[in-house]
Amino acid sequence: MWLTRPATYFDNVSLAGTPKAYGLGIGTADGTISRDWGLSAPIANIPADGWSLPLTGLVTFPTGNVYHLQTQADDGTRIWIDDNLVLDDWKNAASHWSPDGNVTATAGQTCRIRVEYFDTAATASPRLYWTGPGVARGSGELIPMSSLRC
Ligand SMILES: [Ca+2]
Repeated sequence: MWLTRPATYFDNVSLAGTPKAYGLGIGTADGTISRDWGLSAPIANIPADGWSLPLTGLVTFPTGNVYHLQTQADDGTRIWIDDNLVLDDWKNAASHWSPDGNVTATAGQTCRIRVEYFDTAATASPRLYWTGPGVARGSGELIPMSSLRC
């Protein structure tokens, strides 16, 4: 459950050096990765602007499909699945949809997932979605708690 995942915060936009703050998860009570910090700092000892955050865990794909991972983030995100970079949207930009990160999975397959996020300035908001076949870009669902765990 990502709500209780350890979260480490860096006081720079490149996950450099050692983390400067530690917390539990970033998600909401429904266990998805969906957060909007607005103009505020995400946690004590981290500035409101110019910080980054890696999140790691496991993701389970319920059916055999090609999944399209997407983020809607302000600012940038990257996603690795089993140590393969599948989504690279590491850029400074207001809230926007990332390119698709495509993953071919068998039914019930569980993979390691690593999501990296950074905020340079102004608002800060990462969200993590997926779509399956036939689901239009930008209309996917937040990856549910049932598919994300430690
Ligand atoms: Ca921002």
